[in-house]
Amino acid sequence: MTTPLSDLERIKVNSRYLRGTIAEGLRDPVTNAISDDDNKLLKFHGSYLQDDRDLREERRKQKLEPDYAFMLRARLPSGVVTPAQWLVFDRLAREHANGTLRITTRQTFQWHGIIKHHLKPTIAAIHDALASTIAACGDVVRNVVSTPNPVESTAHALAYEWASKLSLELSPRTHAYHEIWLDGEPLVGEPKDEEPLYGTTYLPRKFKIGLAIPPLNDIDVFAQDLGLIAIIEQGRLQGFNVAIGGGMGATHGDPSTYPRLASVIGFVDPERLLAVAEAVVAVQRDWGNRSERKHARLKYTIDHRGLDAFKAELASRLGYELEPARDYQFDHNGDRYGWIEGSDGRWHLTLQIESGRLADTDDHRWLTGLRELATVHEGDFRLTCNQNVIVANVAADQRERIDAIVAAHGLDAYRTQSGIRRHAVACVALPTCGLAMAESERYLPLLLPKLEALLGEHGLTDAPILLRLSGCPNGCSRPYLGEIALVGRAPGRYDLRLAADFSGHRLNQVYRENVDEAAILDALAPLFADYAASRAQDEHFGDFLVRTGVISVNPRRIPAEVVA
Ligand code: SRM
Ligand code: SF4
Repeated sequence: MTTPLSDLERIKVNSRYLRGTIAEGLRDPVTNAISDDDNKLLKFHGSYLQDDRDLREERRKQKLEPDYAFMLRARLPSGVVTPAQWLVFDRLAREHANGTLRITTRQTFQWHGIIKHHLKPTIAAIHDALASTIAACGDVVRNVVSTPNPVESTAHALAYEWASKLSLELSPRTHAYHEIWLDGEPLVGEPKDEEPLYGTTYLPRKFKIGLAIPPLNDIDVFAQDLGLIAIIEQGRLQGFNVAIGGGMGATHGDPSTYPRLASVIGFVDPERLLAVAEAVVAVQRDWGNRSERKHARLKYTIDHRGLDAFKAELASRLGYELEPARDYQFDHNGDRYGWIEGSDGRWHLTLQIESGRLADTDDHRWLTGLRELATVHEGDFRLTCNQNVIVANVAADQRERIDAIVAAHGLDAYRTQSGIRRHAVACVALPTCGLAMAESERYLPLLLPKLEALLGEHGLTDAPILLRLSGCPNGCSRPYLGEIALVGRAPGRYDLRLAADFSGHRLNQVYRENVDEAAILDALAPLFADYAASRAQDEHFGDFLVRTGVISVNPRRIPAEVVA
């Protein structure tokens, strides 16, 4: 008996290449929402319908429809933003959204709180700024991420180019985006769009690609469906190790869903990279589960069919096998704050933006500060997968001017911050995320001082510890790769997970299930004390917990070549 296809497959196939009735829905003045089917298609255009969950109950009592507004996500390969684009994005945040810009964990921007009739002008303005929102969400290859540190060498610059080529090559081809958002001429009759890679049903599920340049695993390459590890020898880019089947999402209480680290399956030279990436995507397109969306990501396809079977299929489609993986070494995660000089003598300044939220508040004026930087900066900006921003490509004689703006807007806090704060990432969660079970972004500033106080008692203020908060097990902050992670269960309650490593090679494990803040702090206090008393030199917190047996590691959750 064949299992019926999921409802989304019906919606995709009937959508006329992602058109549905989105255009009509946008014009409907009766509601601030659009239909459910169109909302699912809208994701492929980079937007989600959301409602303010803080107001939900009150509006229900008042018999009002929920406070609907749209979230919009840009597609910015490798997170590169020009100053001119920055100024446009900033203006859109203030004129059409909730007055904030949100840097995501996949190095792009989100705008929240866009009301329906503002969506089209916002997308059109992003397009005019030579950017896009197409395929920022949906069952397609998403924004390709890559190590954002710009030009440490020419090999680094080349690696970027490949990330951009991948992003372009694997974008959908439908004209729907132009028609709906940019007043492009509709195709007459039945649309003749061609989607050579995706066909009419696109992919079974989202597909993520990331490119890391060792020794920095700042993009969490093993969390990607397709992870690429640049191999640079004697300053030359040789090619990429290919890792497949990473993913974070899980569902509480359902062991058939789980985070998985990508398995390294071989090496490819740059000339063959696009073909290999396309072939991996195509096998997933054809083999992925289109009945159960919960089991549709590449990681489940691989575990279901077997890694060897997947590799054999890939080789047969390519007509060759990948070469054996080359040696590489990651030694850290997270971002390196402050100024770094590139090999060409230009400078790059990484600033920390807590949870990636650029806003003006009583405490700081980060949105304004970045706008002012964009008005004088002659290089570009790079968003990072840790929700931070790099003011990149600064001439040496411009540094002082940049530093003055940074200091004037409270953007220089990274200089004095604790190790854990410098390595904290939190997903959006409430009030906009419809899937949030607990607070995350809004909880981080409340939790951090308490953790800092505990760490301070043991002289651990400067210890770099990866902290990840997610409001639910979907894992948008990649919490399963945190040395300490909280994964939301219910308001005020989290699973406390511990002991990922510091370079993204090992998943953490549950240490306390469904606990509140007091229990979390109680659980951590003695561990911090032991760590302070008996850690080895330079030993990271996660490694210490494993070495001392507090956490035992599940080898299945470590990339294949590390186990071997
Ligand atoms: Fe995510 C769904 C936010 C990175 C795994 N994610 C969502 C939605 C769209 C909720 C929804 O479906 O209604 C969230 C919107 C919240 C809001 O109000 O803005 C959301 N995800 C985010 C962002 C903004 C988190 C952040 O704080 O920065 C990140 C946007 C990335 C981007 O620019 O494209 C974000 N999401 C991730 C990551 C991290 C990554 O990719 O490196 C993951 C884990 C990796 C992975 O995909 O396995 C992630 N998001 C999910 C999942 C679980 C997917 C799964 O396989 O189970 C969902 C739920 C789903 O797809 O059904 C989800
Ligand atoms: Fe929402 Fe959950 Fe993702 Fe957080 S992890 S943004 S709560 S889907």
